Amino acid sequence: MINSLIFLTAGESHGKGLIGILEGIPSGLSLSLEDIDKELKRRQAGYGRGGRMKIESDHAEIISGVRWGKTIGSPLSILIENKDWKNWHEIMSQESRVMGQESESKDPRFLPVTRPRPGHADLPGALKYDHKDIRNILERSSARETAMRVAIGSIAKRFLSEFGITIGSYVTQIGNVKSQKSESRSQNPEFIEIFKKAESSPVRCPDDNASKKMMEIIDEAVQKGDTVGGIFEVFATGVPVGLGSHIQWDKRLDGRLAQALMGIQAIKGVEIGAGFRMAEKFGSEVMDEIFYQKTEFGFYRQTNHAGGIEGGITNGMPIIIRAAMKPIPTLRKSLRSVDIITKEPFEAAYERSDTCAVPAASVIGEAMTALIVADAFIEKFGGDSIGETKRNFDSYAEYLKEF
Ligand code: EPS
Repeated sequence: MINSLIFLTAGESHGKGLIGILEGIPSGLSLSLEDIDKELKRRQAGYGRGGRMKIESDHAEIISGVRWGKTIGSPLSILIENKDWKNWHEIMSQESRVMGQESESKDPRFLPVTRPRPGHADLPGALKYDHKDIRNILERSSARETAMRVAIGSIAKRFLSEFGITIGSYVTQIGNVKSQKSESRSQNPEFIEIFKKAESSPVRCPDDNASKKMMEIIDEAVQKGDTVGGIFEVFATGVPVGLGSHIQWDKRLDGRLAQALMGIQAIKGVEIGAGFRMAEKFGSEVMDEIFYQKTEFGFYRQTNHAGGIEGGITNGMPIIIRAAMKPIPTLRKSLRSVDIITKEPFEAAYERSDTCAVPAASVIGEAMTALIVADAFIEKFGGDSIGETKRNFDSYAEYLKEF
């Protein structure tokens, strides 16, 4: 499938910075740096982050594609600097070097990383790319890269907002602590209200009581040198009927969203709407029956088990996606592994890491959802300028009214 919106990121966790390119946003979309930086800040927040977040305060620099506050139709490119680079520029240097020089021997970071951490890309990546220094893998597999996805996703969000589409998220579970407000909803105002509540929670959970318990379980993990995962829910309201398609496996929007969410570091499960819970119910309990009343868009549902997508096509109900994140695999607590050079067993122990990044992952989930929905939106409505996209969209809305 050829995407209407194309994006790429580049950059290592302790390299000079991150670079992103986004192509396919129509011209004439007003865009400010604040739109992007606001989202970057949301990603960096969240109870349970480690020391690195005290160093970084992410800021996007637009390199191309915007002039006088508006997109001009050319590829957008963005740069986010890694503030930590100043402490790493020699270790991450592009110059060729000889290992074991006098000045370097004092800093163990110059030594090759030969001890793969279970749960990371370390071992399969080193074997695949023929690296005897795992740093060459972990620098890119790190979730640092998601800062750029959030920056690019914020532009997709900004685009979608022109058409009344809102994307948000909240955390529904951390460790074994579940939010009591995690059941799927069907009405737009409910989502927005819950989202607002989540925004003021340190763990992005709309349930105050659960928020407190989630922070306690994170504290417990910190004390034990352990980590915790969790579940977050992303929603998109105001999505028109007809995005995605049933005609080919890779055009189905649920599949595209699942890939985008699964592609976030540490995500191990994705479900759309009632998802896995549907499997245990009778068909009559989980189908969203169809009703009609003479309004703008006459067909409506009273439930939304489908999570806004039927047959791979949006049905006009809010899109609901849930993703499960495994506990971060870098632990202070030892895990057994084997040195790739000596083949000797050792117990992996690392100091600096996040204890829980589920709140951050939920913001990244919003960005990925925005990029996929914007891609499907541009695929359906086209337009080289926002004006043209709007004309196409309005004419479709007229057609739906008369259907
Ligand atoms: C990460 C490890 C930590 C996190 C990092 C992701 O970084 P460091 O190894 O430098 O302490 O803070 O996340 C970010 C830097 C970020 O911006 O989210 C990892 O190994 O994935």
